[in-house]
Amino acid sequence: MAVKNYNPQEIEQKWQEIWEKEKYFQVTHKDDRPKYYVLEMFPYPSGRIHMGHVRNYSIGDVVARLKRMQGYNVLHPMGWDAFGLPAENAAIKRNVHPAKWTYENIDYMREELKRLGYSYDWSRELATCHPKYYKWEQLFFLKFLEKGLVYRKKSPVNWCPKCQTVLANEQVEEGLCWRCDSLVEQKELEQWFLRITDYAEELLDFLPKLSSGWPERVLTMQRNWIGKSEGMEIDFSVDGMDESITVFTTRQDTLYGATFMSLAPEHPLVEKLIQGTDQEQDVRAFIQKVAQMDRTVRSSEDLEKEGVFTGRYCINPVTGIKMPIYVANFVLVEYGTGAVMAVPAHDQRDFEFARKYNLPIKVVIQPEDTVLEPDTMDAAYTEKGYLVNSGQFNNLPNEEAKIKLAEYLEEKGLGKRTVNYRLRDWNISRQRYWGAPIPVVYCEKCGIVPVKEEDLPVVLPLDVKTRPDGRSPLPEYEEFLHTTCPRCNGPAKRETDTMDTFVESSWYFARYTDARKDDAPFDPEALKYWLPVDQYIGGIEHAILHLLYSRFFVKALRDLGYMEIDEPFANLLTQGMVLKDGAKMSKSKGNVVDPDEMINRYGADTVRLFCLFAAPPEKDMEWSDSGIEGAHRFLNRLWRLVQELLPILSPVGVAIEVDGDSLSSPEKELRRKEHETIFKVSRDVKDKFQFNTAIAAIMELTNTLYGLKEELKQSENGQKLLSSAISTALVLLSPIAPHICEELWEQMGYKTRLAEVSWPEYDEKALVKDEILIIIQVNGKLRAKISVPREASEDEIKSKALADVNVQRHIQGKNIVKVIVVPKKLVNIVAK
Ligand code: ANZ
Ligand code: ZN
Repeated sequence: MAVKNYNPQEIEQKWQEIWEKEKYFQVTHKDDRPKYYVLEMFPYPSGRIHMGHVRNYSIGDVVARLKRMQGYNVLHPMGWDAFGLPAENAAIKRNVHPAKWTYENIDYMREELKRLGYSYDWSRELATCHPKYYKWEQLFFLKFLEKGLVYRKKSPVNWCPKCQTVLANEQVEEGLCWRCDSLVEQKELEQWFLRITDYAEELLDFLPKLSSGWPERVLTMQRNWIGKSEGMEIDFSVDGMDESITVFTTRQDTLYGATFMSLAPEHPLVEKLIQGTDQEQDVRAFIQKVAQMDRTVRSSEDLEKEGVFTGRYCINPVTGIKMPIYVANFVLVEYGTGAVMAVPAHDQRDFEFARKYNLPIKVVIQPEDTVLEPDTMDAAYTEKGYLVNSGQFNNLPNEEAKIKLAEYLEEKGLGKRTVNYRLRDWNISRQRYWGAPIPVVYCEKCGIVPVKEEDLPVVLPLDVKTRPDGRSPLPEYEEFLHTTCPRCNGPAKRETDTMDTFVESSWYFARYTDARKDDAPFDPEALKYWLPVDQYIGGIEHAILHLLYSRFFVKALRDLGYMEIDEPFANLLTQGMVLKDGAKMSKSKGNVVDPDEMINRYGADTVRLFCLFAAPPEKDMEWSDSGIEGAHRFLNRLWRLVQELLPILSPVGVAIEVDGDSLSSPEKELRRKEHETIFKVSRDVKDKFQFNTAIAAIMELTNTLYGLKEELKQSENGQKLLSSAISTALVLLSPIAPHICEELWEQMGYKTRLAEVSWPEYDEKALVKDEILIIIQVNGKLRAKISVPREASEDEIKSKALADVNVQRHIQGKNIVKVIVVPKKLVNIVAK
């Protein structure tokens, strides 16, 4: 009989069709099994999938298939983060409509994903650019508006000149646009903001609850981004004016050392302070200059600290001294109160500023061991100490003084304890076309009026021409722009800003629980059953952005009564990058390996296997041609093994029950290996997802099968054990390389599908190693007997023989000339 060759293209298509026809991976929430929701961050439909996607989705797919085999009702959906700038940019470049471009890309990428054999429930597929999706987002917007969770304000915002739109703070990385790396500018604009700061405390409080399932690194990044600081607001009256300046400080213990005041150039009082002073011109010029600077640069440590005197003074409330008021580039208007009491002796920025402008430095915190002198200090002293030059608070340790001063100032009505967050409200207005319209209108009479719920969705018009300069066509598109006011029926204009696409991705995971529901955003029962996501998988680049926004959204939707959970993602896995030649695979580096090409050459199973074998999921993996070749060789080897033995194999089941004592020793050896493999693979994949070591264990089992097959295929019992061990290998490998395993499983004569088989159990007793006795001779004389595992290698036997005490005694002082190992029997050492 001619042995069939491994033809991945053929069998992969066959099984994908079967899975689809038999609706294998479609699930409902009406099911008795425990649920498991595994989700990979959905892709942006950029045109083609890349290796980073393949890695991400392959990890997710193994988890999904594994959990299914372990008896869970598994939800594993896929969709498209379909609004966003690249569609518009492509439209401009290629003169196609963003909608057409997007939907075509989705069609193409869906086929790519299907060719990889992922176990998605495609009946739940969603695209966020579809009116039936964003309709609900617009509804949430209205509910948020009603509750005061969304508001409009004029404020300095991040503007990307290339993208022609504003960016949220989270989307500015070291002063650059997260998408295109352009230098971000500051602009005053009226924008819509989501009040994420209302949830700052809860977002922070829940981080420890996530610590068992989320990487510590992500939790730390979120904690720092939220940036809680506890301190005080203290009032300073302005000398000769009926005004006072409130500062935010975390160091009220240094109040006696405050020698000047620094205001943000944008501080609302500045104009009043400088009017009529001879500093007016200088201050204005300085404000102009600082206005050009980026905020991230302004808050960096290396910033050259600069400022100008306003010509005014304020009074230190405890010392009564007159403190000159400066405007300074490092003070940010949106943090705290936009005003800082400067304590140059104990704050490095203030120190540099004081040295530069010759301002007084007064030490108020003294370390235990030395005495600080303002004239000889070369940096601020920011550590612990006890108070000096601080009146009634002298000699107190500074931590204690913080409390005492807080009490004192509150009692005198000079200040109050407050908490400040670094987190800012989320700017969701975008001046771009390809996004979800914000459902409000501007009426001359009524002002801002929300669109009526029953009039949703406000559909983004598709019959527009995008503009070559990238600006949104909406403000000039009359049919969209002009409407009537829902309140007075008079003429009104629509909002032409669209929503940040991060709004869509903040709740898509919840929509998957009933993606086709038409009369409400969610089905409460399905939502309750499926949420939270049990395992979320995606890139570390979303550590703050998407993961923080989603957490906020869930809490806000919970408080609106839409859901009951507090957190969206119980467990988070951040997979490493795919590297090629040591660098991240990317178009710009020209080191991209195309998944399609690899699937054409080797098949999807090989690509999946390699992605999982090359590194543990959370580590970076290096793409290598020899690595993918190796993965392919292994699948071929498994294929040939089954083809060769097919005549004697039968569908006996996995890890079959046998009487262990009646087995011959190769039979025992195979059985032990089979159970050891179940043990190792289960251990490595169940919670830890260490697929690489699991695959290595399955490879070892295959080697053992090759080594023992000749001996075992002779007897009926041996044939049974071979059948069992091969079945086990197929079951264990099936989440990773599902097509080849299903095919071989079927060829073995099984009538059930492999995808229906449950995860095997190992027999503890079968794990015990079979030991054999080896005789050791030194120069032909029997000197010792050692016991080694049956499958011990020659090297292992050799080193164990040489280490034996009796052998040692006989070779002491001699040179070892030769060591002859007769496998499973004897070692002869020749020594002179
Ligand atoms: C006096 C002082 C003395 C301060 C001292 C520090 C050390 P965190 O911990 O990040 O919240 N600050 C307050 N508002 C500011 C603003 N708008 N722009 C720049 N700096 C501002 O930092 C709080 C400290 O940052 C505050 O405590 C204030 O300086 C400064 F030895 O007040 B401190
Ligand atoms: Zn940009």
